[in-house]
Amino acid sequence: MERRKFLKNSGLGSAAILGGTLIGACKEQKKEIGVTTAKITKGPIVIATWDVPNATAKAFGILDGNGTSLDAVEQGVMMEEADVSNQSVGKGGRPDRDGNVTLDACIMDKDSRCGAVVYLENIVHAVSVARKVMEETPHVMLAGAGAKQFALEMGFPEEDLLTDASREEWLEWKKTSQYKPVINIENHDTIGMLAIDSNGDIAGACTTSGMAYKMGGRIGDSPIIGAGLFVDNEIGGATATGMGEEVVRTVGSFLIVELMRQGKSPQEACEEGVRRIIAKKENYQDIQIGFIAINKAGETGGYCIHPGFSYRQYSGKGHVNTPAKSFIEA
Ligand code: SD4
Repeated sequence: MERRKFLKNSGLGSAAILGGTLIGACKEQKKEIGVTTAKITKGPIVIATWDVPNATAKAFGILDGNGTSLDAVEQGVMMEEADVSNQSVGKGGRPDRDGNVTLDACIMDKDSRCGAVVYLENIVHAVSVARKVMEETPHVMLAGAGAKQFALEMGFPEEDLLTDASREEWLEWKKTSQYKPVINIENHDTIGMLAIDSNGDIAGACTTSGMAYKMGGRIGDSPIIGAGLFVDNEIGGATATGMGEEVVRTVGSFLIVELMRQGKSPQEACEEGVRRIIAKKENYQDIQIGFIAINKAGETGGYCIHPGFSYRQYSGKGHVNTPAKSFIEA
């Protein structure tokens, strides 16, 4: 119905019916974009950055009950958003240098629909607001006050996200106010999640409170489609954690999906994604980046700059945490 309306409104309908060649040309073009040569998997599988067993178990439970990959990734990452012991995501996240907890998140589905929020304050489940942006608005991304207003209109509760633990650490940090991310310790628990459901459809989500003690207004890679997350249901998906500025500069997750389109395995594509960052960054030793990826066959991979990054995976084969290979060896 929608498609017919579109064809009619755009005048393409009559052209296509008259000639038939236009439709043929579209099909040809689609072939040129490239679809996967990997065997399509039917089995549910979920993979997430870092060792987040509660999140992957939640997501796998949804997939196992024939739920969609979109529901699985949303509800999976929500586990970390609600967990105050994870100080890089959602409630309990470390604040910016002024003491404000600001959240970034995005979500992308099998039809390449996507939604994102940036600089969202006082709402725990940023990923769910991102999903509402995707489903209820004509937009892809809402920021700051507008994002919060939208969330409140959608019925999300407002609450203080700064916990005592994060406040105390921030007050301690303020004594020197030195901005120096510490690899694998201070900042890197952003959760990026990718899932394939029993239909073989892929979705992904990514959510974070960003780099601790960042400048007010700073946005990282995590909510940026193509940088912190990218899904193409014909090929696979990728997501990132670490120093967001460097992931944005190379449009890392999009790059990895495109490398898989060209025939690389998820592991090879993640390695190339990290190498691209290293090639552009003089002091790459000072930062951590971790990528994970999945292809349509359910093959997965992960790679990082420094040892210490791992990813959790749950499938019919079990629930495992895998330390990622790293460019700098242990
Ligand atoms: C960012 N990529 O805001 C995020 C940080 C991160 O765990 O991964 N934190 O740049």
